[in-house]
Amino acid sequence: MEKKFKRTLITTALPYANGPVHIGHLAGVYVPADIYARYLRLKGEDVVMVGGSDEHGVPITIKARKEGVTPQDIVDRYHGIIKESMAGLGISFDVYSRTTSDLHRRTASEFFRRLYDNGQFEQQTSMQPYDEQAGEFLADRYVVGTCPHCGSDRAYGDQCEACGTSLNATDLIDPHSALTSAPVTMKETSHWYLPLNKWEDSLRSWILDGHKEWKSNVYGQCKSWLDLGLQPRAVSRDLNWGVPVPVEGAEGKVLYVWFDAPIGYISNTKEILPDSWEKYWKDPESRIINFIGKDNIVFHCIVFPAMLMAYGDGFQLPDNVPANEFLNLEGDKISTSRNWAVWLHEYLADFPGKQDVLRYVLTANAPETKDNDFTWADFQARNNNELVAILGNFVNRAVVLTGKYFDGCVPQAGALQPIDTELFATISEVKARLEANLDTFHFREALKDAMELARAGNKYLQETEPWKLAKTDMDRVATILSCALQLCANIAIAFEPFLPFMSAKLAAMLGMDRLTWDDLARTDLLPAGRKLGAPELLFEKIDDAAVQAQLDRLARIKEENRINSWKAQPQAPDVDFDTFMKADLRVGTVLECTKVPKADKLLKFLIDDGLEQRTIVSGIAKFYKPEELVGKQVVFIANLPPRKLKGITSQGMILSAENADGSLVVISPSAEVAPGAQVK
Ligand code: B3M
Ligand code: ZN
Repeated sequence: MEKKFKRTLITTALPYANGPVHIGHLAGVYVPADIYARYLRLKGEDVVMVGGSDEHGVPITIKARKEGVTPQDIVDRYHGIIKESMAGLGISFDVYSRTTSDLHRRTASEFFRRLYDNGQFEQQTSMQPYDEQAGEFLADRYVVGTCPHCGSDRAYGDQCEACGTSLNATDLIDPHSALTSAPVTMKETSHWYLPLNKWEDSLRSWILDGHKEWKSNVYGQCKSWLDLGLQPRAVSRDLNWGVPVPVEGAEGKVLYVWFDAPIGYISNTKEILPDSWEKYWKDPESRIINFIGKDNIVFHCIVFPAMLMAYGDGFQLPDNVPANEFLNLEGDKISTSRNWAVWLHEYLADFPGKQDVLRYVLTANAPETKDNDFTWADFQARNNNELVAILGNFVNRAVVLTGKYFDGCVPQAGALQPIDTELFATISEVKARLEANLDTFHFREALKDAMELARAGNKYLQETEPWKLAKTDMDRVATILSCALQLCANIAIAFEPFLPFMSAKLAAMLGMDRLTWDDLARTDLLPAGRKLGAPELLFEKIDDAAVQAQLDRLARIKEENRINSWKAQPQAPDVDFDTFMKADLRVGTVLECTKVPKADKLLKFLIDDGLEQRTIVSGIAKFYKPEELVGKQVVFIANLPPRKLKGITSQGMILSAENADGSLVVISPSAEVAPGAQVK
């Protein structure tokens, strides 16, 4: 038997305020959470959805240092962007706060102190990377060195980005500090650890026995963690950004970001409901749902629950943690640092009024059971072929035909056959499926269910053809359009959780002032005689140019990333000196330079080489205009055997250097020399 709850607290993972939010965050967490919250609200349930920015942690300090600003500057900037853009997409948080708020810092500090006072921590000393010059301990990310696996000299103390291997700072060859470049030493430090092992049995029975209904990706990850056996975990760090450890003698230490961030869910609830927040956390008739991405499962299913159990005082554990997998972008992993993302605030600026298109595509493509890919081609196709051609088209036809035959007023269904029962049976079936899918967090399927309504509407008009009956049987036309309009009203309700902007527009057009889930599948949502608003298109086509502009942007980013990650080629094998000396390198002056017809890469040079004039063909036409090179001095290999290129005999080779972006730059002496001068 399903347990009945009185109220629901929906939490959403707190995005790090070291960058804006992107489609991966949205598809994984915020869009599904928002669908669920809106659905429960439509059902009239007591629901609170909390969110906020995660403003502590090492990545924020790194970004600040890179830009020469304070961590507070960074989080102020991104918290603002994140909060505004989420509101722009209609993510209906009841509160969107931040972990640098006083309330949060106090709440997190008090939480730690209670565990400390109750003897829930173990203190342990360990050797940690230290920068003598800066006088600071170094987080793993601040240790750089050579990767023991691939030899890249840009590996970090937690990972080598060149080969993807996870590392410990102590694995690196020649580790040095990213702060000062000083060699890293190891120094003893002491931290507080939460003994997760102590909670292992309780966690095991709570999850493995008690929550077999959880999504298999979540359940499976928990099981493998538990099967490996849990270890004590450090909950403090040597860092100067975060919530200070509230214990004497802990100067310079802060709470580990993953200790304070989930407590943010509590502080956010307190912020919005200062008097009744405890009900949502402690009343057994309340339930908590954590929406997160798959990389956060262990923190939400193991670490935070252990913290709550250690805290006691009636705190409940989450009832469900419907974590999603990842969304990729055009086949590549989304990455904030590589700027490989569709940023929400940019989307909203580039596609004004199209919030629902993004919500639709991210839901239809949600990475619920496996990683999925976002492509702009799919975005365009789903908009044009589904939202415009199916949903928008049906509503538009119903409203326009009503305008044509009934002066824009909802007709009284005909006397002989008042409603088409089959059509309404479809709505009832869809409602049942929608509920089953929404209740179990299957939002992609639920969206397909809702689309069934629009498909049924199109089919209905196609089969009944009211425009043909208009000459002979207006009674029947009245029934058909009345039914079609009632279906439109049902669409406004069913889609509200998914496409709230469309739903509001449609409801306004139909004169509906309040939408409730209970009304779904009713046949009398619109009274006969009601005057409809002017027909408005719900969706419009997205053209190729708009999509191409996005693809061009991504191509530019790819190119920038390629340049930024450019590395010099490893040195070639040794060449013996005598062999090298055989190459006769000389300087010549360019007398003439012209394009080679029908060869877009080639330029033909006439060179004064000090002895005579020689012709050389060189593949640098993409990078120079011929006239730019006339009069310049270039370095060439004089004693190569002549070669024919496009019918021209080339007597030697002009030397160029290849830049990171693949462009070629001609080598010239740094001051003018006599033509024919040898390069030694
Ligand atoms: N900020 C990690 C993340 O964005 C983290 C989530 C905190 S939820 C309490 O993946
Ligand atoms: Zn490596």
